[in-house]
Amino acid sequence: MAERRVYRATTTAPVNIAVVKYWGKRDPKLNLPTNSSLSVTLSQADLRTLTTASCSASYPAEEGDSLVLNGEPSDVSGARTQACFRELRARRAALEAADPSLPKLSTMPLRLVSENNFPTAAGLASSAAGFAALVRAIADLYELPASPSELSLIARQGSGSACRSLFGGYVAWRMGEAADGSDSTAEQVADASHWPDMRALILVVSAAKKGVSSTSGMQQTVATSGLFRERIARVVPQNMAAMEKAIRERDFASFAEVTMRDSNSFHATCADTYPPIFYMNDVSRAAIRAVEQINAAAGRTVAAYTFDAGPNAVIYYLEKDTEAVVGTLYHVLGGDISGWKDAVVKGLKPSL
Ligand code: 2P0
Repeated sequence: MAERRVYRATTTAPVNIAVVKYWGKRDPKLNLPTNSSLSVTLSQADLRTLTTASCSASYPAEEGDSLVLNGEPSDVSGARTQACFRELRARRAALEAADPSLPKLSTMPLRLVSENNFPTAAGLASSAAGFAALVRAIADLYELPASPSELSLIARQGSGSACRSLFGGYVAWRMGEAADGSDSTAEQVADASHWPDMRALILVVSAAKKGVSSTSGMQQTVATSGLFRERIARVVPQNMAAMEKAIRERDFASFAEVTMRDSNSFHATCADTYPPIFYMNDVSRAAIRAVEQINAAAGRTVAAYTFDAGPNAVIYYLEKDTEAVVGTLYHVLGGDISGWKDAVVKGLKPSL
């Protein structure tokens, strides 16, 4: 019976770690950023969200749309999630209007079931992979003829960094200029096979949820930091150009320097926010010193640190330097941080 039928689609989306950071919204409602950003999408074998979207006329209308995240019911009433649902439904409704023989999926309640394959204890923000998987699962369910670029436009409205997780490899989110956000989308700068020996490790300093959320942190920075204005006017445009060149030329020393400088610049604007925001702690700073020691001992740049809106370090390196980086990191930090060896997720590869 057609009305009992459950329509279903399943997809996965990977985590991405920015090397030029997104920090600041020029339009909080549409999630339009104050600057472009660039990230490496990590392999789904390591870190990903798996999402199944289903809809059916047999799902009770009064229950509405729902999401179960890692086995727990999760709220979908937030404006960001609602914006994603609305955009995807509108595209499906347009298909249905053009072809009346299509089932009216756009009118049916949606059920989403989502799971991360990385433990919460990895201390990773999951909103990027989460919204990317949510948007693609619903787009697949609705059989939308949407490109990754168009999906990135929708995922951006869920969480800014999610737009970058719709592409593999090395990905830029172009801030765009249009007031409606139509040109604020992600695009691939290079696929993973262009520079496949890139690796990342995550040093989990704390698995606790961050104190100041990214959304409110960046709003405070935009409102109060003078240094931030310098960052978006000059620092980020320079870093974007230098980073794209480093990736094009597979120049790790430049990639590393821009990555570290951009992380430092982002955290400096956090410290310049009033009242100041501190995401890094003493262990984070010990990790920075350890990377400097590793590079000094190697006599060249073999490792780059970067920190997001929390104390955990992500360290980029090349496969051939694994021993110099991972071995030395264990040696340098081993004495200082009790139990930290369990807190390293290493050998993460870029996704294909
Ligand atoms: C990034 N971060 O580029 C930067 C670096 C954190 C520091 O994107 O408000 O969760 O959902 O758009 O995407 C975290 O911010 O913020 C982030 P919303 P999001 O990866």
